[in-house]
Amino acid sequence: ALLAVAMLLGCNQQDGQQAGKAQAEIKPIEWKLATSWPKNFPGLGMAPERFATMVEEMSAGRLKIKVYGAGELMPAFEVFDAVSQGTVQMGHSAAYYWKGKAPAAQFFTSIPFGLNAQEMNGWFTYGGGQQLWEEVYAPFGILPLPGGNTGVQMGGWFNREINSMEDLKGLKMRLPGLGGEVLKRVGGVPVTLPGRELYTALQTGAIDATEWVGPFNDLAFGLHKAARYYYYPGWHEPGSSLEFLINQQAFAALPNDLQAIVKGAAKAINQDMLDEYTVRHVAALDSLINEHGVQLRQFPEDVMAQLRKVSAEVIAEQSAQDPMMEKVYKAYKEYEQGVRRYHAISEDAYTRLRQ
Ligand code: PYR
Repeated sequence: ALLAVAMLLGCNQQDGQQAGKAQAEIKPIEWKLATSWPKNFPGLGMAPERFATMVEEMSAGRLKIKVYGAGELMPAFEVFDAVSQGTVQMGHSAAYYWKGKAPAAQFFTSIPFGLNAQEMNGWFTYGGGQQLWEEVYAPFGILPLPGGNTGVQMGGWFNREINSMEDLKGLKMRLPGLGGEVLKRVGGVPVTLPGRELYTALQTGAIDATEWVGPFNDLAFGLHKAARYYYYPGWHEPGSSLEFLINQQAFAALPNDLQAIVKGAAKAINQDMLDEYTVRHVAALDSLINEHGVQLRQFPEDVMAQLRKVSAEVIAEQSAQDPMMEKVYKAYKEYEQGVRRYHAISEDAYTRLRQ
């Protein structure tokens, strides 16, 4: 019996060594991931970094993803094309930046007076949103996955107070997505700029106002040094979802377990970003107000009421011009009506109660 045990042990040792050798011989798959954010930017930029680390650990080094900041391989707004063409296998960005290529994409980041973060995540996972998003990106050879959420954003940085709709007339403001279309409709001038250009544009007067994300990210860019008033709430982006973009061919070439790891890590990071913002916005807002003298302002209720009305019109009109956008709009609206009905007596009722 002793001999048998020794043989078994010997055998196992040999097997182990062979497995170890085989493992070392497997050449890791190496991917590039380009982002629309400065390298290691708090929140937005850390999500792809953490994703890459997680994938490498979960795959025991079989899939290595190198993350590039905006401008390292390509400008911020060329990430979509680069993933589509396979120049890079992945991207991390925001779907509404691609409204010129696919107007329906805007629904997958955030739309004015639309879903909040919790509702967006529900839509993606169990409400049919993911399938629609895949349909919108399929012609580009891209598989999208939710890649974090900022929660309700801030209304933005202004150098003049917003007391009425008149104050929005002629206002040159950086405002992406459908929020920008709404601003245009009420007489403003929307501008689309990548994040890293906002401070200089505001400081030099190239734009009059800007929104970015919220205290944690706005403080990091120093936007308070270029504007006096910090407005809330971010009516234009009430639950902005970020995105992982994956080249479909590169994804299809992965073995099943690595595909599952990529999807699983993306899902974990999607939640992780919201968790981090929930904590870090608090101290950042305190710092902006108490250490940097920022003046916090709430948009007047009647301005919000009018923007809400115009938003509904603009979203319906734009959707009517593009069949895919119309399809997503219809599905989004149906889901939204249901979730709002329930949230009126749950989440929203509780929020009112504790105020
Ligand atoms: C923005 O570009 O405004 C984002 O919130 C990502």
